[in-house]
Amino acid sequence: MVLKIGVIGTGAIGQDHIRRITNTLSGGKIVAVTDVNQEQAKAVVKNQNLDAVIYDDGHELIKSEDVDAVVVTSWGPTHEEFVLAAIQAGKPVFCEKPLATTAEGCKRIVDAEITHGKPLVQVGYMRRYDTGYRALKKVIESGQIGEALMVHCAHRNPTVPDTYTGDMSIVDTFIHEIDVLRWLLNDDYVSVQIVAPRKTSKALEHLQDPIMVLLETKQGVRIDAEVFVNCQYGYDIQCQVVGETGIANLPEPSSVVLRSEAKKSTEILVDWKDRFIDSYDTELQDWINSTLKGEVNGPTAWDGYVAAVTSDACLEAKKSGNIVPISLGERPDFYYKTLTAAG
Ligand code: NAD
Ligand code: NAI
Ligand code: ISE
Repeated sequence: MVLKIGVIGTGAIGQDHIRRITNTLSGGKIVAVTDVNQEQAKAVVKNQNLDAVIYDDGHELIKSEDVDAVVVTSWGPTHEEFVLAAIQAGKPVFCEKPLATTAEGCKRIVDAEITHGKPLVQVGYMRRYDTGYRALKKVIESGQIGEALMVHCAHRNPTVPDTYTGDMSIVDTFIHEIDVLRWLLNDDYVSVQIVAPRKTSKALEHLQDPIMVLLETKQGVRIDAEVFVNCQYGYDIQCQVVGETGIANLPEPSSVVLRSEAKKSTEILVDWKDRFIDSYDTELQDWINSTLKGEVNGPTAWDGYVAAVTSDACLEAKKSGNIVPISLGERPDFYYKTLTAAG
C-alpha cells in the first residue's frame, strides 16, 4: 500500500522532504502540494517531476479525498492551524518543528488529538533519529559514565537570513536542543536562565547573538548551551555529557582526514540539510511505515507541547535575565506508551 501525501509549504525543508519521499524513501507518494507562494509550488512540481495536484490553500489540501496524510513544512506560525485542521479531518500529520509557536497553541492540539481519541500527530524533531545522538543515549543508559551530572552543548549556524528575528534563536534553533536533551537524559526541565555575552559584529542590529542558555532538570542535571547563529565558520552541533565516572561526546559527522600543505584537517559541514540528512531520511521513513500501520512512533504532540512550554520560559528568561521556573503539568495517559527509539 502507498501512503498518498499532501505537503503544505514548499520552501527549503518542504522541497527537501518532497525529494526524499519521492526519490529515497519507500511507501509514500506526493499527490498534493500547496504554498502561499503558488509560483514556488508550481516550480517544485515541475522541477521534481511530480504527479501532484497544486491546491490553492492548505485547508483544501487537507480536505481532499486524494490525500491520506499531511506534511506541514510551512512557516512556524502557520503550523497550529494546519495541524488542527488535519486532526479535524481525522488525517495523520507530520509537522515540522515547532508544533505551534506557543504552549497554548500546542495545548489546543493536544486537547484536539485526545478528543479525537487516536494519535495522529508526529513532530519533526529528527535528532532523535540521528545515529550519533542514539549512540550517545545508549552510552548514557549503559551506565558506562555513571549518572549524568552536566551537559555542555553548542548549536552554531554559519549565518541566518534577514527574516530571522530575535525569538527565533529559541523557537526555531534552540528548540532542537530542548527536545533532544530531555529525550537523551530521560528527564524534564525545571528552570532556565539566559545570559548574553558580548555581541558579535557579524549579527544584524536587532539580533542578540550569541546567547547562553542554562537549564536545570528535575534530576538536577545542569545544562549549558551556546546558541550562535552567525558563527561564520560552519554548521556545528556539539554535545558533551559529563557523568560521575566519564565523559561522552556526540560523534562528529564522518569526514576524510586530510594531510596536505603541512596541515591535518577535516571538513566542517555548513548546512543543516547535510548535517542531519540521514536523520531526516530515517525519521520520515519511520513516519510513513508507522502511519501505514495506523500508529505514531516518533515525537508526539505532547513532546511538541513540552518543547513549547520550555521555549516560552526561555523567551521570558531572555527578556528578563531572571531564572524562570518551567512547569509542565502531568503528561496525559493518552501519551504514555512503551518507549521506542524515537518516542
Ligand atoms: P521556508 O521559508 O523555506 O519554507 C516555508 C514555505 O512555507 C515557504 O515556501 C512559504 O511560502 C510556505 N508557506 C508559508 N505559509 C504558508 C501557508 N499558510 N500555506 C502554505 N504555504 C505556506 O522555510 P523552511 O526552512 O523550509 O522551514 C519550514 C519549517 O521547517 C519551519 O517550521 C522550520 O522550523 C522547519 N525546519 C526544520 C528543520 C529541521 O532541521 N527539522 C530545518 C529547516 C526548517
Ligand atoms: P522556508 O521559508 O524555506 O519555507 C516555508 C514555506 O512555507 C515558504 O515556502 C512559505 O511560502 C510557505 N508558507 C508559509 N505560510 C504558508 C501557508 N499559510 N500556507 C502554505 N505555505 C506557507 O522555511 P523552512 O526553512 O523550509 O522552514 C519551514 C519549517 O521547517 C519551519 O517550521 C522550520 O522550523 C522547519 N525546519 C525544520 C528543520 C529541521 O531540522 N527539522 C530545518 C529547517 C526548517
Ligand atoms: C532551522 O529551522 C533548523 O531547524 C535548523 O536545524 C537550525 O539549525 C536552524 O537554526 C533553524 O533556523
